[in-house]
Amino acid sequence: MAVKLHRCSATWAKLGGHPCWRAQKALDEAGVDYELVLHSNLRFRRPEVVAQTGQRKVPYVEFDDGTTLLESTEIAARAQNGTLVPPPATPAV
Ligand SMILES: N[C@@H](CCC(=O)N[C@@H](CS)C(=O)NCC(=O)O)C(=O)O
Repeated sequence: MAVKLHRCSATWAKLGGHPCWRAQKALDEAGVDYELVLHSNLRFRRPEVVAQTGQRKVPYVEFDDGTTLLESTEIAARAQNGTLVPPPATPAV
C-alpha cells in the first residue's frame, strides 16, 4: 500500500532547500509509491496537520497504520536507504 506524503501547496518550489520538495524529490528518485496530500502554505491554516501530528509543519509521511514520520531530511534519508516503513508496533503487556 502506498504511503501518503503530506506537503505544502507550493508544488512549483523545486529548490533543493525547500523541505517539501526535498522529501518529494527523494521519494520520486527512490521510486516510492505515494499519494500526495496538499495542505495550505499558511501554517496557521493547517488544523488538520496539528490534529494528526501535534505540530504545524509539513512535510510528513503517513503510513497505513496512521503513524507519521516528520522532517524532510529523515524522510529523504529513509527513502534513499529503503527504510521508509512504520515504526514497529509496541507489544501489548
Ligand atoms: N525542518 C523541517 C522544516 C519544515 C518546514 O519548514 N516546512 C515548511 C513548508 S515546506 C513549513 O511547514 N513552514 C511553515 C512553518 O515554518 O511553520 C523539515 O525539514 O521538514
